[in-house]
Amino acid sequence: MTAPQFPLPHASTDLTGQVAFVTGASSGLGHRFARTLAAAGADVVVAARRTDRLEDLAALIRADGGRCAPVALDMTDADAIVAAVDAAEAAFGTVTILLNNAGIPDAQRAHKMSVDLVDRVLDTNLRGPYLLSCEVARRLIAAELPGRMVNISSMGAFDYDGMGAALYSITKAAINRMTEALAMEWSRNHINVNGIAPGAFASEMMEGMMSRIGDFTPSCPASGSVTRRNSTRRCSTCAPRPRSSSPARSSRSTTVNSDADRIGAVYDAVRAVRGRWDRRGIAVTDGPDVVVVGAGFAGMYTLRRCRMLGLRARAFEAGTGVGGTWYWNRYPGARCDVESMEYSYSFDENLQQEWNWSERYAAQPEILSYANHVADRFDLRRDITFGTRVLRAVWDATTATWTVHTDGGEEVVAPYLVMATGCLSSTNTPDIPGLASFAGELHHTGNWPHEAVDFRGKRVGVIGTGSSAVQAIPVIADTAGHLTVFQRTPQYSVPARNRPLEVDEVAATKADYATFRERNRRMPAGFGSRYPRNETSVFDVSEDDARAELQFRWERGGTTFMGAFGDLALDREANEIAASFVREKIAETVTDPEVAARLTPTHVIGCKRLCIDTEYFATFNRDNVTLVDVGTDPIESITPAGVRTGGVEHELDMLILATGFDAMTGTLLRIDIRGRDGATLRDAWAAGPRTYLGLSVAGFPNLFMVSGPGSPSVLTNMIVSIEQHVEWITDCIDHLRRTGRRSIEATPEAQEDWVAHVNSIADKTLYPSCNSWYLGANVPGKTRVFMPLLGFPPYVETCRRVVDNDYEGFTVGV
Ligand code: NA7
Repeated sequence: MTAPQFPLPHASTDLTGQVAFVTGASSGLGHRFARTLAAAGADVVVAARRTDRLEDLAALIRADGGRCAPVALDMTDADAIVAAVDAAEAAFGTVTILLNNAGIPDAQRAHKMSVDLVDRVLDTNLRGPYLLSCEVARRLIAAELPGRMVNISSMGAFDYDGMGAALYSITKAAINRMTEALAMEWSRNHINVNGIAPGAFASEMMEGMMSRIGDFTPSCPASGSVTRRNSTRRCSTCAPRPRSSSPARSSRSTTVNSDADRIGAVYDAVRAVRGRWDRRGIAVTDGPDVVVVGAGFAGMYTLRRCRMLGLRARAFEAGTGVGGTWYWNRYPGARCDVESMEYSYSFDENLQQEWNWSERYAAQPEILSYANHVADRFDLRRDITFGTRVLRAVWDATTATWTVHTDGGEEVVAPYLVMATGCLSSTNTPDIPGLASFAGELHHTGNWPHEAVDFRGKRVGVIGTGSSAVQAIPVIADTAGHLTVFQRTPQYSVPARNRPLEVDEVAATKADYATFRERNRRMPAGFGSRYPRNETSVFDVSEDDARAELQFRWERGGTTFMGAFGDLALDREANEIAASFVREKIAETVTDPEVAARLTPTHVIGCKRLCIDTEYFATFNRDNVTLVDVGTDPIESITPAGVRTGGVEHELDMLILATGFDAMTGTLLRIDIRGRDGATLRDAWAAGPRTYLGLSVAGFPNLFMVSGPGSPSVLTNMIVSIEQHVEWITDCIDHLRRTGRRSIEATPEAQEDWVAHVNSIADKTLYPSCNSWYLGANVPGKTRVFMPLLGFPPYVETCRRVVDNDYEGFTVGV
C-alpha cells in the first residue's frame, strides 16, 4: 500500500456529538489526547488500569467544561475491552475507539526491541500502556472489533502495509484528529511560553515529527493546505524554518526501517523541534513537570519561570488568593519593612515600569494588589489550585517522581517538587491555658480575618510586641475603647518615616531600574543600596560623630539604622552604643518613666529582627493604652473574660495574638514529606533543619525549597532572594531535563559542610545571642539552630560556583 499524505486538519474542528473511547488514558499521550478531544466537544470515555489517575483526568476534563466517563480497563484483557466498548456503545451510541499506544504490528519484534523502546519512551511516560497493549491491540483490530477501532499509536508508529483498507481509512481519520488535538494542546501550552504563534509552533513541531517517519508532511494549520515532504513550498503563515538542521536530522538517516527507528526518530524529532523553541527535552507526561506548593511571591515566580522554560507547573495554595504572607497578614498597620521600589519583582522590565507604588513602604493592601496584578498579568491563576493544602508528598525512587496529596483528596505525580511555602507562614499560637475558653473575639495577626475588624469602643488585648504588634498597636489604639498590651520582651524599634513617594523619585528609579536592582543585589542583605552600610568601626570615630551618624539614620528611618557602623552586629560594645541610643529615644518619647522603663529592651539591638514603626512608643502615652509586663509575671491563663496575669484579670472584648510564626521550618514540617526509603523530613530535621544551600536536603531528591533554612532568606529583601532561588531551581530542572538526568539530591557531606558554614558565620556575629525566631527560640520545644545565612552576594556566588562545577555537592542521578 502506498503511503498517503494526510493533511493536518484545521485546528477549529468541532467534535460535538462524537464519542471517543480512549484507552491508555493515563499515559502521557492518551491523557492529553482525551483532554483535547473533550475540549473540541467530544464526549470522552477514558480507560486505563489505574482509576485514580483517571479520576484526576476526568476532573480536569470536567473543569474544562468537557464531558467524561472514566472506566477501569486492563489492556491485556481483550474480553474486558470488548465488554467496556459494548457498554460505552450501549450508553452513548456509536463510539470511536482510540486505541492509544497500541498496534505495533509485530508484537514479537516490539518486545525484542523493548530495551531500546523503553529507554526512549521513559521520557514520555508512555512505557506501560505502549508495551502492554500492542499485542492485544493487534488481536482486537484483527478480530474482535474490526471497523470500530482507531489506532492512534505513538504518532506514526504504524505499519500501513499490514493494514486493511477499512482500517486504514479510519486510521487516517484518527490521525487527523490526533494531530489536530496535539497541535491544539501543544500550541496552547506554548503560546504563553515563548510568545510564538501557536499555529507556527505546532506546524513546526508536526513537521519535525512527521518528516521523521517518512510518510507525511504537515500543512500549515492556518491554511489547511498540504505539502509533500522535502517540498520547498512554505506556508506564508508558518514560522521560518531555522537554517541549521537539528541534531536529530543530521545524525539520523532519513530512511526508517524498523519500528524502533521510527519511534525513536519521532521522539528525537520532537525533542529537536521543541528544543529549538524552549531548550527542553520531550515531556509528554500526563501530569505537571513541577508541583509548586504555595502561591506567594515565590510560588508565582516559580510558575512564571517554569512556563518560560516550557515546564508545566501546577501550584497548590491554601489561601483563596495569591500573595502568601501578604494574603494572610491583613492586620491593621501591616506594612513591609523593605522599601516598595525594592520590594517588588525585577524579572520583567514592563512589570516594574507599569506598576506604581504610592508610599515609601507599601502597606499590605497595596502589596496584595500588586500580587494580584502579577497573577493576572502573567495569567498565573490557571495553574493554581486555591483553597487547597498539600498534606503529604512521597518520593518514588522507581519512577523518580513525587506523589503529592492534598486536602482536597487529589493526588498529583510530578518529577519535581518546589516548596514555595514562605518563611513566615505557620502562625505560632502559644499554648496558654484557657485560650480556647475566651468568650470574646480572638484573632492572630498572621491569620487575620478578611472582613473588617471593628475595634471601636472595645477593650482589646494584644499579646506580643514583635514587628506585627509594633505596627498594629498604634492603629488599634486609635479607635479601641481601651488597649492592653501584654509584653514579654521589650523591642527595639526605629521610625519608618513612611511617606508618599514623589513622582520624580519614582521616575528617577525607573529611568534605570535594572542598574538600581543590580546595585541592591550586591548589598549584604540584597537591599538598601541608597543607604549603604558604613564599614567603619564605631570606635574609629569620635563619640559626637558616632551619635551624629546614628541620629542621621534615625531621622532617615528604616532598618538601615543598623548599617550606621560596620561592627554593630559583631561587637557587643559597639552594639551597646546603638542600643543605648535607641533606649534614650524611648525615654525621651514615653512620658511615664515607669512605662518607658518597661518598654526599654536590654538585649543586643538587631539580634531580634529590628522593628520599624510609626508612633509605636508614643502610643503608650495615650490614656486608653496600658502596658502589662508578662515577662516577669507570665500569663497565667486566659479566661472567658480576658487575660489573667500577676493575679489580675484584664477583661477584654477582643484578644489579638501577635505571637509570630513557627518560622522557616514550620510549614515544611507540617507537611508529611517522605524522601528516599520513606524517610521523613521531620526525622531528618529532628535536631534542627539541615540543608545544602537552603535549597535541597540529602535524602530528598528533586525537592527544592525556595528560601529554605540555610539560605539568606529572611535576612534579605525576600523578593531578591526569591528571584535568585527560583532562577537557580528552574535552571537546575531545565538542566536535568536537557541532559536526560532523572534526579538531583544534596550529598550528606555537602550538607554537613553547609550547616557548619551557616553556623560558623552566625557565630561570628551577635545574632545567636538572644531568643529570636531566627533561632527558633520563640516556639517552645523547637530545636535552636540559627536558620538564615548572613550575606547575600557571597551566597549567590557560591550557588553559581556549584553550578559551574557541575552541581558540586549534589548527586545527579541518571
Ligand atoms: P515575632 O517577632 O516573633 O513577635 C512575637 C511576639 O509575641 C514577641 O513579642 C514574643 O515575645 C511574643 N510572644 C510569643 N509567645 C508569647 C507568649 N506565650 N506569651 C507572651 N508573649 C509571647 O512575630 P511578629 O509577627 O511580630 O513578626 C514576625 C516577623 O514578621 C517580623 O520579624 C518581620 O520579619 C515580619 P518574645 O520576644 O518571644 O518574648
